[in-house]
Amino acid sequence: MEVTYSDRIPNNVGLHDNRRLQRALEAWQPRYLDWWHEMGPESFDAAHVYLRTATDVGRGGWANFGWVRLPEYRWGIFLADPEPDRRVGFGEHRDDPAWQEVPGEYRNQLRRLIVVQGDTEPASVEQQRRLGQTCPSLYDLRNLFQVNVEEGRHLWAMVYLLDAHFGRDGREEAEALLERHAGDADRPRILAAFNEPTTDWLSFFMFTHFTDRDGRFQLEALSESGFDPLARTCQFMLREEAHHMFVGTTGVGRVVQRSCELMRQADTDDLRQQGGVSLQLLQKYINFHFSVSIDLFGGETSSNAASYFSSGLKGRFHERQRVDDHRLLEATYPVTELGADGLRQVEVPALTAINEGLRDDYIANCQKGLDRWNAIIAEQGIATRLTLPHRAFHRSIGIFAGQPITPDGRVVSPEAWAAARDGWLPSDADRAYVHSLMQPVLEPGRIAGWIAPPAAGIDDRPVDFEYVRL
Ligand code: BYC
Ligand code: FE
Ligand code: FE
Repeated sequence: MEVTYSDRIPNNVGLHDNRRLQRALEAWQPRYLDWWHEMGPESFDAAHVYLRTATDVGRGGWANFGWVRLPEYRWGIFLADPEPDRRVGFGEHRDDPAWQEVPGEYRNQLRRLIVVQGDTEPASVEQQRRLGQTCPSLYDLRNLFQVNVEEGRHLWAMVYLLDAHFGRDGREEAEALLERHAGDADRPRILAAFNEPTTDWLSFFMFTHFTDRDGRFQLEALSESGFDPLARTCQFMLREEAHHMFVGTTGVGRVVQRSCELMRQADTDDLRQQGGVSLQLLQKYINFHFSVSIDLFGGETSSNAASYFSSGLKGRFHERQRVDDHRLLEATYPVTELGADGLRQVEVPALTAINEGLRDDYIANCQKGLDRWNAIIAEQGIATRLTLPHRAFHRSIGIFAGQPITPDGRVVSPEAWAAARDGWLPSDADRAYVHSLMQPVLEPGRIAGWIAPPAAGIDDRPVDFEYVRL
């Protein structure tokens, strides 16, 4: 489908030929812009930002770089190209033609999945809204805004599905997505991790490494959906998602790099005198963001997840590449549980362990980031290594919720856990220290002292390019 860029809402879904849908989306657009104005990035409305904008889903077309003022970004609706004769890939309806319309019996489940996905997108923008004021460089400021506008577009992607396929209650859900807000006491966002403000850049890089990566894995699972419009929407979102994780992984990597340089210069691993982030402090941030992010996969065993799978609504990571029956009626899957004498593995019906399987795939992928960061540390001749904490550590969802389990997976007494907590997770003092480092650096080519410069610029521009014109 051709991209229409001259419409009020850029799209490749033929909005022009569907007056009802066009009216619904054009009625929602001003509310979205009001929301962006009130809840989006603070203080930079007038700045010109060097951003990529999707103008086509084909190769090259989706990454057009140019100067944009944030409120004037062209948020559009883009679905990946359809696959001819696509079939439902898993569950009870395996091999049926993929659905172009919502199957009536699954309407509520499908709407729920789309609403939960949609809710996280604007939530992250709200969480990050003040970060611009303390950016470590113009390069980083630009990356923050790129992530923010694309999360805004991801909201559009879900609102399109709601408006196009769920009639009146879809429209109501679309409204509600702008009415819940991250951290709002009365109307919070749906998932817990999206109610914590992201108040410093170390947290932002951790969030984009760990939490956007949850986004990637959830989108991968939804991109397998038998409901074709959802699959195609998520396929295109995944392209944008790659940059968000790049920002996180390289951002943390640059902090690691800088910390190692400071450690060698000053011959200390504390770094508070040097205005740096010690590796120990980084480890605490990793422990926090990893544990909060793995909660986002839901319980270890879940009848919801079993039912999403059996119905063909939400698959496994790389469902199509797997060699099994894609129905899982007989299969089992190993799950860690908390027995009378500590953690142990048990085999459970694979259908009930779909969430745990996705979490496993996610954890393996997170580890690659750790390997990269550890390679930076090793190159500097430093012996410390960063690690992922045990999956049972510091959980709020599932069988480990609230259990006193250490980062290396030992069950201890609640008193011992509480006494050791500040050695494992950022303490108030740690957070206050990290905040004290967050002084804005807005001159082209300059960079804050707690982070190394990036290895390369964006879109082949130099690192000292003026990525944001204030
Ligand atoms: N917080 O059966 P269970 C992203 C609820 S991030 C609060 O184990 P289920 C992004 C659950 O809803 C990706 N509540 O879980 C990243 C259920 O409630 P009901 C977002 C939770 O349903 C960065 C009950 O507990 N996308 O895109 O199998 C920046 C029992 O749960 C939580 C998605 O999440 C929690 N952490 O799975 C921007 C994909 N966990 O129904 C964007 C869509 C569970 O009994 N969502 N609960 O009232 C889903 O697939 C599923 O809803 C979940 C939960 C995987 C989240
Ligand atoms: Fe997103
Ligand atoms: Fe993202």
